[in-house]
Amino acid sequence: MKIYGSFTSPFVRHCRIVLLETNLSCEFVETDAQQSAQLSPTKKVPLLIDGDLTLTDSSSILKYLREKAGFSYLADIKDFELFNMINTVMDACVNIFFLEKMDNIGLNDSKYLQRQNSRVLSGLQELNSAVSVGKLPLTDGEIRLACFLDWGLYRKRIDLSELDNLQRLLELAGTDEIFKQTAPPLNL
Ligand SMILES: N[C@@H](CCC(=O)N[C@@H](CS)C(=O)NCC(=O)O)C(=O)O
Repeated sequence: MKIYGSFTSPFVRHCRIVLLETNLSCEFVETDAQQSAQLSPTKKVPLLIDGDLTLTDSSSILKYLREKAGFSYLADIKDFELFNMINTVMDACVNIFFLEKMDNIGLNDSKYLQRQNSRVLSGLQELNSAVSVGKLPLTDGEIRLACFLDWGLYRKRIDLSELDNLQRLLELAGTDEIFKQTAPPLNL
């Protein structure tokens, strides 16, 4: 089994966390944007290949890994909703990031980007209200959220100063060895 990805992507990080949690044997192949454009029809990472099976989305990869290791995956509807809402917000945030990085297009240049940005802001507010910080181990919805928040801070895309519950969730995730171990590298 091989997984293609980067050490900075929050989608890939979730998969790396589950691989470490489940102890499944899988080769990690570091992949840049040029390589992912050739490897995957979606031109994104992560990508998982296991024999004849190719999975092009972190959601299907996570389901495959959890179930392969004998666990259920997002069985609780509230956790599933949390996971999906985070995906929407994270996609918008990553979209804003790439347009700025690759094309130098900012919020002032595009009405649609402004809509994406307001989606991020209202999404973060809602996530702050929806999440109730419990204890380890984190659910897949919570792991997703912690990966997104850590990436957002790393790339300076989000501000959590008024979002206490999200700060608490990230603090709790920071006490988890595997979460710490998979943090994005500081020098990129
Ligand atoms: N829905 C996908 C999203 C993955 C994604 O957006 N990956 C980013 C890296 S964080 C990517 O490869 N972007 C390349 C691009 O947009 O060209 C998943 O869950 O795997």
